[in-house]
Amino acid sequence: MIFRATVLTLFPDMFPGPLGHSLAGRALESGLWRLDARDIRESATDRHRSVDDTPFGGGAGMVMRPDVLDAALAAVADDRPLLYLTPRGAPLTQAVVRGLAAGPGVVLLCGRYEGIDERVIEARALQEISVGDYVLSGGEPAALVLLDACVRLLPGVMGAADSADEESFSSGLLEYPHYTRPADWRGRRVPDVLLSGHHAEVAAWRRREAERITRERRPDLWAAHLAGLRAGAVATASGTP
Ligand code: 9D3
Repeated sequence: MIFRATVLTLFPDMFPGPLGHSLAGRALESGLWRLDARDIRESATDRHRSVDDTPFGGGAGMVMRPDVLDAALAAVADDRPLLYLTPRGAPLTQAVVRGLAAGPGVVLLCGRYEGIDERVIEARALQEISVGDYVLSGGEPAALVLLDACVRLLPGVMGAADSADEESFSSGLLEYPHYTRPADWRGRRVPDVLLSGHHAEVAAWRRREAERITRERRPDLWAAHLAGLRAGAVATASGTP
């Protein structure tokens, strides 16, 4: 059963966009996943094909109509999770991505304007997801981000080479620095240990650098990493594997 993504959007031409290139694009062409971008406006029923209206209670901007969105959602209803991309959603994390990639696919609703009528979120039990604390102009770039993160985890999309890389993110550390030839570039030398051929010393250096970078840049990840280490040590001491 292949991963199926349906995107409900007012801008179907934005898809596949970057997902038509590179890893995700090759996987799409070879049938490892499917993408169907549908125009929400095709679910409009009135003469002007209107999809939005003014907010009850007043205020700036427009709100997407519940009747039109419900019709768009009804046309794709199956066993897949229904996700609404919104700045007020739960943060997209690698754990969320892993869960989605392990399932049958996703239905992604992209909002425009100020947002969508609250009642369609309740009626269709939409799961609200955000891709970070900054303001986009709509849900489409967020949908592209979510799908990119899911597709690279699908079986057969990435060679065996990178599948262990998943593990390294779950260790909770940021990446160590990378170098390639030349060993001296404009007077900047590659650290000697990387030229030494001592695999254990290379591994220890990379570990220390990953820890330093995580501590300096992401105190939140560093604290979680240390908490994980402590929990692990407690489990080991009590005989829990
Ligand atoms: C004044 C309130 N604004 C919320 C910060 C309104 C608003 C701004 C931008 C409502 C929607 C949007 C468009 N953004 C998305 O649809 C979106 C989004 C985002 O802006 N940031 C992070 N994740 C996401 S997911 C969808």
